[in-house]
Amino acid sequence: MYRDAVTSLAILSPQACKQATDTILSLDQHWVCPNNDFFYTVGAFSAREFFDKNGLVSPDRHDIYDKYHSIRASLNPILASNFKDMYEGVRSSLESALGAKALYASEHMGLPGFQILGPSPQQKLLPQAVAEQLEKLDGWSAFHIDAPYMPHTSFWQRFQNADFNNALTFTLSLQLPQSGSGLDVWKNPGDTKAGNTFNAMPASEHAKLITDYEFVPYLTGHLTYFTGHVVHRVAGRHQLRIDDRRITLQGHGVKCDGSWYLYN
Ligand SMILES: O=C(O)CCC(=O)C(=O)O
Ligand SMILES: [Fe+2]
Repeated sequence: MYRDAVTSLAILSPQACKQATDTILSLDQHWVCPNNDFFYTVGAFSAREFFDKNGLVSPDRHDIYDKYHSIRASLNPILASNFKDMYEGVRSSLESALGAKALYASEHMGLPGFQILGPSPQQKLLPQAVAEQLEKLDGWSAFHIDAPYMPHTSFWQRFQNADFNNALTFTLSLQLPQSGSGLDVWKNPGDTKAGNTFNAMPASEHAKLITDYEFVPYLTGHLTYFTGHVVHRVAGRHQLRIDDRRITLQGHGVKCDGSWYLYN
């Protein structure tokens, strides 16, 4: 039943997925991997820039705001020009599925960006030891709720209404490990405050609490989305070959005055 919160839409053909993955591999000068752990991102990521182990960084951390906006300004045009059809496919599919106008707020925030687990083109292969270590893990991320809208108050302030408690999270699978991949999902703890309280709990507490999560398999070419602060994590437990890659497009949205503003 937790998995009922998640919807999956087939939006890209195998050829379109192949074209997008070839393009992202050719843009490897823009891949970043702050922890040297084979988890790369491409684009401006609010969830990565504005949050640390204590939650949202202080709004007076101008260095952090400047960094995000400088990545946005340099990467948005590159992403927009290289993945024009893909972004339009995502936007129009969400618009139909959600029944309200959807648009990218790319003048103000990052476009949905790529998350890549696997070797860079230069690295070619994942070290066998890394693949074996990942296979043993239950999750390839921690359980969390998404609240990447939090640092962008100055953007949301231009609207009368911004529905943060029903905010959108979406993931488009472009390439997956041969043995598959997906998302583990659990309850929605409630509003932003309840979600942040959940995120602040130590992993040991999460483990005690979450005994009945459900797995949602991903399929390449499918856009998976949910609204609200649904607890989730990147599922582990899958076999990883040293030449596997998990390449996804990650984005978010907030419905403001009747339209969905998409960003990352
Ligand atoms: O890659 C996924 O399946 C989900 C990633 C995620 O939860 C996130 O980026 O917040
Ligand atoms: Fe997430």
